[in-house]
Amino acid sequence: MKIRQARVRRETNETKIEVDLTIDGKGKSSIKTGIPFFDHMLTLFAKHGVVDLKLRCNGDLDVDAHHTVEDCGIALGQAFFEALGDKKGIRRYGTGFEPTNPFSEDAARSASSATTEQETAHGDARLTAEAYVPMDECLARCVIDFSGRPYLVWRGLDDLAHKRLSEEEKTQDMSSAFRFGLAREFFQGFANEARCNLHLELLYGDEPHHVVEALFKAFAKAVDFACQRDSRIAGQLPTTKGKL
Ligand SMILES: [Mn+2]
Repeated sequence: MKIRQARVRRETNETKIEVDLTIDGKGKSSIKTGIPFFDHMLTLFAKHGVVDLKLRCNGDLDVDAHHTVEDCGIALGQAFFEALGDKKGIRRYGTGFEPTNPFSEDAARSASSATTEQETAHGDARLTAEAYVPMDECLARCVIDFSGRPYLVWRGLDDLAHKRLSEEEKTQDMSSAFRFGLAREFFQGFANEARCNLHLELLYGDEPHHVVEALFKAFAKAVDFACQRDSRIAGQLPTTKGKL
């Protein structure tokens, strides 16, 4: 089997980025973005996504972390798009198949009331592939589909955006910044360039470092499963459309 790899070099007036990605890797990484918290997130992404990742970013951190984080998402998305190639034989969707999402309002409603035929049909159509990852008091979910169509759904963090910061959180500048939107910029950049459908949701939890870490780990697990090859469909495209 050919090892799936990509090398991306991306340079703008704001950032200069080098990415070396091996999808069929072992979780090894060497990350230097100039933002230690972001290095921590990308290191654990490689570990839990079981990819080898070398990433260097020299960005305009004198402005703020925005360009660096967003552009790393863009470059990593480009690397996945390139390394996945024709996508033949891959699982395409992330992690396990849960017939109904246990946290959805639909599931709660059908559990507490008599199920009509229409609701059953709707429920059956909700086959999703998802990774749930806990981090102490937090639970995050990521659902991904390397569908060729970019789309990001970002849920569960709006309440936190309006929350009063505690003293403890004020001293956690970088993880708070990620929680309030920087992480979203990264995932939007990734979804756009990897051309995947990416759903990320914080189900509960509020400690900033835990929130972001749970999101990145769920993302890693979903990406790992979606990129794996399924020997039963070797050489076949996982779509009835003829193209992904
Ligand atoms: Mn941590």
